[in-house]
Amino acid sequence: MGQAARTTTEIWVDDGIDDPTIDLYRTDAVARGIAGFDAITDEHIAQFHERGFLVVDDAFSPAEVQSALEGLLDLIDGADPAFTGIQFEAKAVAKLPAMAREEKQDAVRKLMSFVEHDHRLSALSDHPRLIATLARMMGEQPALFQDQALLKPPLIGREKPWHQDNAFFTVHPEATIIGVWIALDEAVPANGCMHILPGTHRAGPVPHFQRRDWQLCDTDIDVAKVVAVPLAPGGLLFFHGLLHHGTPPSRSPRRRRALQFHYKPVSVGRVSDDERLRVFGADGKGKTC
Ligand SMILES: O=C(O)CCC(=O)C(=O)O
Repeated sequence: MGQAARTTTEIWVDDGIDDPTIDLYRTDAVARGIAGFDAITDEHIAQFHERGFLVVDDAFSPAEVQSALEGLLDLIDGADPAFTGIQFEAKAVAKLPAMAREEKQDAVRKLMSFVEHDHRLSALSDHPRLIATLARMMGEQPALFQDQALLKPPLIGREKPWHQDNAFFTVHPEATIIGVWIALDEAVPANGCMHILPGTHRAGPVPHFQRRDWQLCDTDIDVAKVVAVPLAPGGLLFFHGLLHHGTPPSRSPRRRRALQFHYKPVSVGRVSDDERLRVFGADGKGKTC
């Protein structure tokens, strides 16, 4: 059985299901954040390289978060017919025409490649302070190459098993790819916040295997070293593309909506899909993050 909630704001729904995956996501070690972009020092940048992550609280204002959520809801509701990057949950597709705008978001697993379709979302991916921080971390200008919105609906949001994001990218596997995971709702262990294994990026690329997903082996996860990354809306996690991370299933009646952007140093080139599979394992053919 998973561990009980430890923060006052967290709601834990124990439905009696003995879900072994929850034991892969410890909740008693929690990452602490820096208070906004302006507080990031050179020491924090060095910590990012050492630990493979950096948490920033209040990176975006409540108004910026609300505006991004409105953009997402409009795209889910079909406001832009040219936008086709929505993955609905297969079981929900037949019910979509009868669903109200708010309800439809709980039938969505993810949105991809939307920043060119909504300025309220590109306002976050292009945010000058975000880009300036990435440039400090990379030592050169960052280039956005993937944008996603990852939605965990209340109670049924699925696990994203432990993995390295670089496994899914045809970008040089040793490059300093940086993921930025932005909470649009309060994200806590019960509704599926990020969990990380600090420092694991330094071990380099690791083979992935097809199990519940294309993932790292559960038995290789050093659960005693897992750190949860709860975030308030507008908080964000910077994480290295080789850092081991995952999110547990939702057991909470609260939504967990997040944006995830990936940037590469502008000078870093692409590799072939064969090269990616040679490094991370052949089960990954056709897999995207
Ligand atoms: O937000 C999530 O649930 C999963 C995020 C993640 O690790 C990924 O999509 O690579």
